[in-house]
Amino acid sequence: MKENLIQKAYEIAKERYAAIGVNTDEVLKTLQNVQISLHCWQTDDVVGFESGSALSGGIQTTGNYPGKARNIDEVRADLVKAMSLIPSKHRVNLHEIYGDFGGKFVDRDQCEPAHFESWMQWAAELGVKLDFNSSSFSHPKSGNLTLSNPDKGIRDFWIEHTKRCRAIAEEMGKRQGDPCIMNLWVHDGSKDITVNRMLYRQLFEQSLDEIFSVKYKNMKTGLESKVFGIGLEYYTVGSNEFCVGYATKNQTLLTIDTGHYHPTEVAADKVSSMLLFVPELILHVSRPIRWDSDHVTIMDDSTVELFQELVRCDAMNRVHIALDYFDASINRIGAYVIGTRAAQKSILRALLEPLATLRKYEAEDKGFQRLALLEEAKAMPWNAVWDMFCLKNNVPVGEEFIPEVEKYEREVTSKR
Ligand code: RNT
Ligand code: ZN
Repeated sequence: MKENLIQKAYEIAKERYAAIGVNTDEVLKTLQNVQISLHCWQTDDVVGFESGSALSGGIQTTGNYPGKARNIDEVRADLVKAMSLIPSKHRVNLHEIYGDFGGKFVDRDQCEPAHFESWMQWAAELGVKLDFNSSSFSHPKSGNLTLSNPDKGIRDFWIEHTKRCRAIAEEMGKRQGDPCIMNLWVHDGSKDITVNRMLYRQLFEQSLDEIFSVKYKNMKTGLESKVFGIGLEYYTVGSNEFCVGYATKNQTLLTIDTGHYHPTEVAADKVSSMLLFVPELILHVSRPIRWDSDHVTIMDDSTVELFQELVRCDAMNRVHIALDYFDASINRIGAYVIGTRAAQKSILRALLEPLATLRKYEAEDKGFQRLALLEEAKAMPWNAVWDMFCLKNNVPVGEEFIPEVEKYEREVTSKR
């Protein structure tokens, strides 16, 4: 796209936004510093490098688009390619099963920082920060219950795993001079009518207490709730109430996965309540479709609203933004680029909101004016600001990333 066209459009947009009290130059600066944690598991359909066993734990990928990453080098190469098509600097989010195990089988209760040494070096060289996740799924001891399993042996196995994961995250955080954000999600639940709900939740709480008894300075842990898993439709041990309760009581972080609520629930509405009671939030920006909570993120109303809410709460510095989707049916690098750029566009639109005027209208009980401005703001030339952002960051503007992804497919992924 012609540079001078983008510049011209930006100048006009800048004036139009100035007229409603929004400084687009400032917004561009703010957006530049918003880091999104890219989930490594989109490269290979959540397989990892442990044993390549089938995905279990209530999550599923569908589709078998060719070219998925088969080893650590390919995962890294794909992430680097995706990041080259996304404006500004981001983070990389690893699951424990993506450790550099050197071809050996390392069980989940044996993982240690050494298995992530090459990741830490890779990240340092690229200048990106790492985040982390314990992995409860796809393992012979996963079953339906892990940290809430009545069998003490199994429970202890997963407690050990999760403790070790926190130690790994601590090391990452220390090395990168910035807290590593660890998400803790377990799939524990059951398919059908469950009569000991209380028991499993009590056990889960006890396990978490033990896990959190170790205090760290360079990592933060967030608890992720879920409404149901595939094959675990009746009961989820880590329900929303459980996680909000635990996080509030113990002052851990709380994760909002936008795919993890009932369809009529509004994730954005949860932000202000949660932020009153927990220190910080993690987001798993995703897109629920029917039974699947993990479609590729797009700039839909609910995603825009989520970020609007964070901006309106003045809470962008209390949130760690990550993506969480896995689509095996389309080009996987393309899926990263679409989802990350969609999250960024949503954040941009939130930052461009004429908030001062909207707040003034609301305070004066001017309902018509508030609604009118909200509607008009949707059609403001935010896309000219977005194009400028891409231009400044030297990444493809608009749909120009499509041929770039196609080229990488031709030259790299189609040969796998
Ligand atoms: C599953 C959770 C969880 C996982 C990843 C792989 O429903 O959203 O975050 O998607 O940990
Ligand atoms: Zn998630």
